[in-house]
Amino acid sequence: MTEQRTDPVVVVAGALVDEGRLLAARRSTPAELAGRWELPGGKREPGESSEEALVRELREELGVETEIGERVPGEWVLKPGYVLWVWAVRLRSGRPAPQQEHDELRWLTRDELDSVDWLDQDRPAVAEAAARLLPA
Ligand code: 523
Repeated sequence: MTEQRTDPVVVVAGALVDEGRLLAARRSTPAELAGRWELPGGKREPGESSEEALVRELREELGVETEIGERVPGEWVLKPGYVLWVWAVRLRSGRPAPQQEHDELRWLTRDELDSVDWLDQDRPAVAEAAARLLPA
């Protein structure tokens, strides 16, 4: 019997940090995710590196140019066949503004992280990113 395996779809997301705060983005679409908060990002497309995909997604979703830093160690299962990878990201130019996928953005200090309703699957990723990237 042959075992069939396919690589998981990689969803890349950014932990944007500025002045000790982490950017949270509220999804406006699709309906089942609307109103929940996430680290912004999206699916890697064929032929793209993860970093290229993340720069593209953050440009499309937030209207900013970014510099991708270190990967936040870990891999979080979003649903069967999909995994979330996260990078530390710094702004290079522009000020994040919601485009199509989000309807609100907030910069959160470590103490404010629990004030938004994160997508369940983003919670452990946010905790790991905050522990590494935000001041205590
Ligand atoms: N998540 C998720 N958390 C998170 C992201 C960026 C994405 O749980 N921080 C989920 C939501 C979707 C799937 O991953 O089920 C794909 O994310 P999406 O819709 O942001 O990716 P796009 O922008 O590549 O999606 P398409 O419009 O489908 O191309």
